[in-house]
Amino acid sequence: MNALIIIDVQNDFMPGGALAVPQGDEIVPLINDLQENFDLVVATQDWHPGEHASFASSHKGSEEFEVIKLEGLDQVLWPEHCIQNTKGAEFHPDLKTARIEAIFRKGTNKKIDSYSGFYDNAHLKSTGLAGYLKEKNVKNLFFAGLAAEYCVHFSVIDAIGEGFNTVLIEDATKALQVEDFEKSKLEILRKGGQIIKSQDLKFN
Ligand code: VGL
Ligand code: ZN
Repeated sequence: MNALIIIDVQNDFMPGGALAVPQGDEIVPLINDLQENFDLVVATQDWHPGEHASFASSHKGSEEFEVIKLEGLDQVLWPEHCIQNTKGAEFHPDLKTARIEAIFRKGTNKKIDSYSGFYDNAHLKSTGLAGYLKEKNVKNLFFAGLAAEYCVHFSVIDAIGEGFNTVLIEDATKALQVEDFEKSKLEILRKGGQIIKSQDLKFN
């Protein structure tokens, strides 16, 4: 079984959004086309309560994009984004959702950030995604979505750690910073993940 995991294709990560990923909207048509090739399609949503600890606005005197220590972990302080039940947290309006069988939400604990779709950043709590996929006998995971070096990266790394055959579709993601994506790809390859282009996807 092959699954496509669509990470955080939400309005706030699109140009004009609160935490815009450059050209983030350009991957939406490709992600729509890719979906039909998979046995299972799952999506994640960044889904923060107001006053989330990852927001600069939650830390007096701090600035956006500053890095602080939060519970012993490095934490980038973000603009307020993907607040539960707001427009910014909704999927991009063009994303096809008919084949998305389940949506896993993350970042709901006010005290800790959660880049990965599998665990929060301290690996304290699982979202249930790994168990869900294993129960469905999925062996091969293909990743697409935003942002490449944050939520896609940490989801890919956790997927490898969970023992899935893990593939990043590199033209189906966009990064906040292109140089950081280059580092991300090296780490993915070093840890045993694969990186392909959508045109090289081969299906029986
Ligand atoms: C993300 C920063 C903060 C992401 C989520 O989806 O990559 N990045 N929250
Ligand atoms: Zn977030």
